Amino acid sequence: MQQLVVPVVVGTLASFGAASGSLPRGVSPDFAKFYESKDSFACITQPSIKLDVKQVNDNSCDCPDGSDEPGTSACAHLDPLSPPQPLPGSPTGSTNTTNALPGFWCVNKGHIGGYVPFAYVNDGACDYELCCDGSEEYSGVGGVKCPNKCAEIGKEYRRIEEERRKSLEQAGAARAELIRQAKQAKRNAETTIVNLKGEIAHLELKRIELQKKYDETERVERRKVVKAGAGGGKLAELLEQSKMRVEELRDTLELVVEQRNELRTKVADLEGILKRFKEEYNPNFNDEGVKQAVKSWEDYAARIANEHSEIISDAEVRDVLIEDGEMNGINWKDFEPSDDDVADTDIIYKLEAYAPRFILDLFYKQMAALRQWLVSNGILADSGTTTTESPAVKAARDALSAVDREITSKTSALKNEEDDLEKDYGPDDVFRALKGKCVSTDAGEYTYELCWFQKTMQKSKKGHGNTNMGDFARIGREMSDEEERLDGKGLGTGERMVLRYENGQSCWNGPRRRTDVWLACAEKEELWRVSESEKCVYKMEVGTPAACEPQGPAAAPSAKKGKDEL
Ligand code: MAN
Repeated sequence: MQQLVVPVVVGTLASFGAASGSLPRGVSPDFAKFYESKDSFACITQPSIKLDVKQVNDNSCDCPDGSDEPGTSACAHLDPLSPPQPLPGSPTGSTNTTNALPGFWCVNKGHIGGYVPFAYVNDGACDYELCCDGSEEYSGVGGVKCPNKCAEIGKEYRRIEEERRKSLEQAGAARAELIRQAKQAKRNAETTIVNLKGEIAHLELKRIELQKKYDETERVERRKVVKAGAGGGKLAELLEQSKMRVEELRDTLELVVEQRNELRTKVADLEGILKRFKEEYNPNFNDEGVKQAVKSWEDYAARIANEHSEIISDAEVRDVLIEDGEMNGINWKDFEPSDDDVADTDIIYKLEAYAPRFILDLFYKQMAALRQWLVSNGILADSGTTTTESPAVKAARDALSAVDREITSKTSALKNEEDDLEKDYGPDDVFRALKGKCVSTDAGEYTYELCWFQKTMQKSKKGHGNTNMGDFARIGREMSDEEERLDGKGLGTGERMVLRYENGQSCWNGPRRRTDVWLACAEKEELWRVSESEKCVYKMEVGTPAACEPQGPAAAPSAKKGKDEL
């Protein structure tokens, strides 16, 4: 992997190659105007304090803002780039003023000019990483001579910069390719959604048809069962026997009524005889047998008088005895099947028009039980199967269930696709192209794996199984302040995207595992390193073109930021 991070020289491109001209030592072009007067020097932040020009760089800190010493370390205690140094003899050694100058200006001709902290000026050490021309050290007597190395340092810098630029270009091209793939993946998902919607709509229509067919088949089958009974089965036999039995009962009733009428006449005759006997007997004969008979009659007459037994009237008897027909009694023809008949059970199917589904389900369950009971009691013909459902009904129901299952599965696939389309896949949707792809690295006894937008895994190399280190939850951002790495495979400094993976396998006696996946711009996907900062909390550092800043003119402002990032 090419190194994408190079040490950045402190400085500004605007100052590149600026010559100090007649300015005092250490003054940058940005502050030149304060040092142009030949007569006097006014402290930059407090111009009312005026000094002789000879006092500039005389190694004595005269201005409270240190601006009179741009080329020495006399005011280094005010240096904003280094901790304040106490002045000899000052009571606290601290001051609330800061240097008006950002540092000693090192021209670095042939490379890039930059500021050096005043504390480094004339300290006897050549600070080439900041001042490649060595001008921060006095080269005169008593000073250290630092030869100018700007030519070679500048050349190396430009070589690295060129490498960096190429690397950036390649990473940018890789990112553009990812974006192209992400767009394609999105288009595919949109097409899938349209197709699924069409298929579901088609299946819904099919379902309506199949439901109709099922209802109709079931209705016809039930009717067949009833008709089969009426035409020759047990129900017809029951009907026939009922009719015969009713006729027999009617004949018997006729006889009984006749006999009753005869007996009524006989009872009336006997009661008349006994009544007369009681009225006409002679009590003076003192005949015990006669007296007993009269007493029994009196008791009988008293009991009869108190009895209110229901007497069936002759009219009622006549009604019952009238022959059955269309206008009277039972019209048996009503019960005989004909081709235009609606089956008895049709009344049941009409329930479907208004009854709620759960009632129907309950009802059909009860009906099935009833039908079973009728079959086992010999009233309905057995269909020959263990269930009461005919093969035709079963086939219709199976077809309906199959289409139901298909609708459920396609609806769930549609929901997944729609949810996925709404998901945050980062800037320019770029991570959509990586979804489902994995990168891994070996570390110690494990192989660690990152599956983009899915999960992170810790796989034992000793065959102890895999551990889920978290499922993808969301994209976040955090500041990184890592040292640049020589191989470039590091996060560096600046804001970085962090993918959060949470709710992994539970840690023994601890929380569920989670992983923060820190991303840095790189030419290709690579899992650089994994660390476990605290138990079961992992950090993955990953390079990917997807994390690069967008390049090109449209992205100019952030491309400048990219200099820091890369
Ligand atoms: C395993 C690994 C480690 C983890 C411990 C916690 O050994 O998953 O990363 O720290 O379990 O018990």
